[in-house]
Amino acid sequence: MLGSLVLGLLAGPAHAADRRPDATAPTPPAAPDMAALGGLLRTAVSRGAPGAMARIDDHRTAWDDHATVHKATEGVADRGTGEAMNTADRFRVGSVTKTFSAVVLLQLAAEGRLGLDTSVNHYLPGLLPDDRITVRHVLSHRSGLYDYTNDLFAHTVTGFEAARNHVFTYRQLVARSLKHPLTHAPGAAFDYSNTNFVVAGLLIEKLTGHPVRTEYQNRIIRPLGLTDTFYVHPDPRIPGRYAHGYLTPDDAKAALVDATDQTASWAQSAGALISSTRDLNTFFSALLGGGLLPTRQLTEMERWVPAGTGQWYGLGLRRRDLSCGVSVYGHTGVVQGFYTYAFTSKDGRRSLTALANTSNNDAVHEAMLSTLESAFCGKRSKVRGAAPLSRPAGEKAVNDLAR
Ligand code: REY
Repeated sequence: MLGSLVLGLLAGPAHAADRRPDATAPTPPAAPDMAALGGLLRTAVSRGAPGAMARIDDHRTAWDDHATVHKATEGVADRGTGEAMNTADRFRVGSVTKTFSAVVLLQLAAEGRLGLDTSVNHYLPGLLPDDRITVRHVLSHRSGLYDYTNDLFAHTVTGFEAARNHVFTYRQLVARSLKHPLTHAPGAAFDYSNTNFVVAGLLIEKLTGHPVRTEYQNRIIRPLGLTDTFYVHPDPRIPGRYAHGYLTPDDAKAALVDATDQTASWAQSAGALISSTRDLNTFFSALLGGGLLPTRQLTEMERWVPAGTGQWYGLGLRRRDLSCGVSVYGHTGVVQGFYTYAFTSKDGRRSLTALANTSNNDAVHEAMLSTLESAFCGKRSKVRGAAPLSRPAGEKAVNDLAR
């Protein structure tokens, strides 16, 4: 507990901007507001998502087996068959993968095999154009490495169709980034970029001699018993039962594109995992509950840099400050057809995973973000209904927000 109070004060020189303590209130958590949450899922569907769902796991302790589980679903998992959305459905989690990659690297740091403040080029000679870029810069999106997905998906549907069956190497993705200069000097600013977590994948492979799949499996998936979680790259299919994902075209009149099957090779260690609401809740409860990393490395993960209003980024971990004064910890994810929101409380006892099976739709994203308010603030939330659109629907800034 004491640790949690001082975490926000541990900012080193590189984090001077954040000297505020966590906003997590020491009062008992409010019960989730399932009526409000259900209303938000309906709003998401009315705004264009074929389906939406959420699962909350409320544990008495981060580790007990007797969680109270709340589930809500709306709409369909498959527009072809009309099959209803089900919280057991698997889906593509996008950038929630980044937290898995960060956990692997922080475990390697705990084992003395990686220095967070060591140059990436020390481990991967000549990879990056600036020796000052450290592992910490990469994991906190402060390297300045340009996000190659801006170019790949400048045109949403044609970009996706060109990439969906393609198999990239990590180095090809880094080379795409390096066609652009660094966006800022290493360490100078937060600038979300998938390139950072492609570098993370390269580091994992280099330090362990294994593909990332093996490390996710041995260090996270197997120990936590995550039976719905898979890294199948470059296999384009989702194993078992799953929700289809429907990409929203930029042209509002065009039909949704079934984007379920894809290699996700453009994302890999930055975004190619498949999982479920239950497994993501287990993962984040374990992480914040102290079950995946020693205290020292979890503390490093929770050294925050500002990442937008009420938002912070640690090492592969997001923090969002909610309207009731509670902060939540996790990650968001966007891959074509899937918006994922996976967050937990400071102690890991309450976790929420919410999913809408569409993407590239700001209005759906705004509604889904408000599920965090229903889940963690309950009736103490000062936000009523879906958050108002922060920009006109259709404008293309959504991915920076959503990721
Ligand atoms: C890429 C574009 C999103 C998605 C992305 N996801 O970088 C990573 C993340 C893994 O951080 C696509 N948007 C959409 C466009 C916009 O194509 N032109 O919304 O599906 O989660």
